[in-house]
Order: sequence, then structure tokens, then C-alpha cells
Amino acid sequence: MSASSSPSSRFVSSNEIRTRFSRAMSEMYRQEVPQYGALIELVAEVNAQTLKADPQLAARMAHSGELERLDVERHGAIRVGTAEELATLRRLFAVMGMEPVGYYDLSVAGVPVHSTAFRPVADSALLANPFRVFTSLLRLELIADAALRTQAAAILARRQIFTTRALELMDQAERDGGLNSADADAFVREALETFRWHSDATVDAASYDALQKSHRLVADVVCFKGPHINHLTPRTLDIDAAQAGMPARGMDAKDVVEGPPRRACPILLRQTSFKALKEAIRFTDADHGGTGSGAHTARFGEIEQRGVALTRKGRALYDSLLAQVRSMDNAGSAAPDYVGRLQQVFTQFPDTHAQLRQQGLAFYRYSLTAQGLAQAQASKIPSDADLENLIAQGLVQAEPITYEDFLPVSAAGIFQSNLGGEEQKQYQAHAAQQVFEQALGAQVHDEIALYADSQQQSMDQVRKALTGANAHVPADVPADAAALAEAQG
Ligand code: OOG
Ligand code: NI
Repeated sequence: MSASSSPSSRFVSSNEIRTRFSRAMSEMYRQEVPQYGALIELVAEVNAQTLKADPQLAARMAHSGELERLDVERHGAIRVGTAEELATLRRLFAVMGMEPVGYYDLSVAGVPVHSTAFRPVADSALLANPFRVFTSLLRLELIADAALRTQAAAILARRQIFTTRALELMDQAERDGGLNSADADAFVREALETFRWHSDATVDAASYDALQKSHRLVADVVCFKGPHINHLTPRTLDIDAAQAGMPARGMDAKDVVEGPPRRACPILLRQTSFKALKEAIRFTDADHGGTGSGAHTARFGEIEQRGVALTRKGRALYDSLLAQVRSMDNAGSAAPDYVGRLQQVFTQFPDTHAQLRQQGLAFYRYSLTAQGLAQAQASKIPSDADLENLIAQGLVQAEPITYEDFLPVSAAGIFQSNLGGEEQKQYQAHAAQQVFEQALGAQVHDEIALYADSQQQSMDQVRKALTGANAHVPADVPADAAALAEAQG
């Protein structure tokens, strides 16, 4: 190896690998589930209309860099069966710069899984491509029937969800610290195989039925060759408009949008989906007469609208208001007039960005405005000036930090509406984050701490710009301006 071509210079960035992978996933899913393509078109139309009708939103998203990522923004979801599968997925996603963020216990909602989201963590990586994969691990211990539990574990132990080449390329990326462009392409191609749909089940019809009766999700995880991607979700800027447009395009939309109600200042995440498709599958005893083929419902389409990330205080308020609405009767989001009651109860959640900020309910990214920058350069702003005052004077702007994660109650609603069948299971609810992290082989990031860091960094940059400007460097020294520009990011 010559000194002039260090191996790292030949590597493509993890952002680039993630972008190639998310594009490949999107193309594959479009082929597998044509309605997903229709959904992408609908969302593109709604987004274009929304941006046209709201130039302020367009300007803000252009400034934050989010406008550029909007068209490629997706999340997907998969479900795996064993600790080893989860741990290897962590390594696979790490090659693409995706790390486990958050812990979601869905057993509370009658779904026998717990989950995390693999996603980029750094602000710059999120801007490059925020592709996320909501990843659930089946909790076999929640299957009541011991014999069935053993059978499920045995079936899972026999499968290998990764290709040999994918495993080799993971080793290589870890060993060398990256992949060159050709290897990255091979990696994307091989990784894709893990998420492909297989209509051939790995079990006979009787086993499928038994597992299905235990919980439909158990059959979905256990009976197939791998963790087929079960949906891919584009980001819409107006979920109500997109929801309204679904039936005209032949999509069987879920009745209500999960998450907070429509608001002037969107918070967290609102989601809706079209119901899962019934797909023909073949069991291993297909050729032996009898019940050789069946149907499986797992794969669907979903859309989401993202709002500002909430602080712990804001999140606690959100959770308590949502619990209030849902406890009004037992029907949850299926109750009549759920939307009206949601709107009603959420009037208690402040709905201007100034209030959200001043009451410490949501996270913002602070920066000097053009006017602020000019005044700072002229050392006209004291470095300890109050941020809210600077905002009021138009010298600093506070932009909402987008929520990049998921919501357990919403996720449960999405799971439920797409499992087919009406039955509600009850499980002893208990979060088991440590057990999950042990399976994963790593700790998950605390998502709220990530937003807090991001906000703090932006505040520090503003302070740094003000302090730099007040350091009594003659105003005509260009280095100072360069430092300011750098501090501005
Ligand atoms: C995951 C459902 C959760 C979301 O957007 O909240 C989810 C699944 O069905 O596997 O994707
Ligand atoms: Ni989803």
C-alpha cells in the first residue's frame, strides 16, 4: 500500500451507504407492494401543495436543511426472533451509520415485542439522510404454552437471516473501518436480501396455525426465512390531507391518525397507515396435499408527519394528556369521537413556539439571525445577553428540532391495525430494557439526551459567537469574521 493512498480515503461515508441502502429498500418495496408507490406519489403531491401554501414553512425547512432531505426521508420496520439476529442487525446498521436509539416496550399494548430504532445520531448525519428502522425483538417468554415456546425457539435457531457475503462484508467494514464504493454496493445488495419478502413459509400449515393462534405476530416472526420489511414510511407535511387522499387512490386507510391532534405547532409524530395486504403463502407441506397454501397479512403502508421534539417535561405532559383521552373508555383510538376528545384534551398543551420554548416543553436550535450576526460582529451584543431577549429583538432565531423517533402507543396502534384479526391479547406489562440491551449487545441511546445535546450545542455556538465578538479584536481582522462564521456553523 502506498503512503499516498491511505485506505480510509477510498472509503465511502456511512451516510452514503445509508442513502444507497434506503434507496434500494424503497425500490424493492415498491416492486413488492405497488400501493407503496402510490403512497409516495400522494405524499409528494401533498408536500408540494403544503410548501406552496406556506412559504414560511418552506423557508424554515430550507434554512434548516430539512427541505432537501424531505423527498428521501423514510422509516421502515422489521421484527426479529433471537438475540443473535438483533445483535447482528446492530452490526449491519452500524456500517450505515445507524445506532440504536430509544427503548419501546410494546407488551403494555398487547404486542409481545420490545423495540429500538436504528438511526443516525449526529445532526449532520440526520440531515444527510435520516433513514430509520424500527426494530422489534419477539419476546418468546410471553408465549404462554411451553411446548409452543420451545417449538418456536427451535424453528428460529435453524434459520440464518444474513447471507454469507453480508456477514463477510460486516467483518471487513469493522476490521478496516469502512468500505470502498464497490464493496458498499455489494454490501447494500447483500443486506437487502435479509429484508426481502418470501412467500414460502419455513413451516408446515399446522405449525403456522398454532403459532398464529398464540399471537399473529409470533407467526409473522417465526414462520419465514427472514425479517421481511413490513412497511416503509414517507414523511408528509400534512398528514390530514394525505389521509383524506388515500381512499381515492384505493387505499384502505386506518380510521384515525395516531399521536397528538392537528395543531398550529406540530409536536412529536403523527402517523397513519393503510391496512396490511393479504398475501398468498406456501407451507412446507404444500406438495403433500391437504392445506398447503394460505394467506398472511403483514405488509402495509404508512405515512407520518413529524413535529418538534419534546423535553422530558413536554413528553410527560404529552403522555398524561394522551392517557387521559384513552382512559375515557376502553376503546382507545377506536372510540367514537376520539378525534374530538383528543383535540379537546390537548388544548392544555401550549401551541405557540414561544410558549413551548419558554415553558421548557420542546427543543430548539438557536442561531444568530443576519441582523444578530452583524451586531455581534460590531460587538454590540453583551455575551451574557438573555436568549429570549435576543429572540424578541430579532437577533437570535430558535428553530424547532425535529422529533426523529417513535411513540410506543402509536406504534402499538400501528401494529394492532395491521395484524389482521380483532383479538386483543393481554400481557403482564413489564419493560425489560436491560434484557433487550443484553440481546442487542449494546446500550440504546437516550433520545431525549440527544435532543438536549443538540440544543445545548446550538446555544454554545451562539455564546461563542458573542464572546468571540466581544474579545476586542479589531473589527477589521478577517480571522474574527471567519471564527464567527465557523461558530455559526
Ligand atoms: C412496527 C410498528 C411501529 C411506527 O412507525 O410506529 C412503527 C411494526 O409493525 O413492526 O413502525
Ligand atoms: Ni412505522
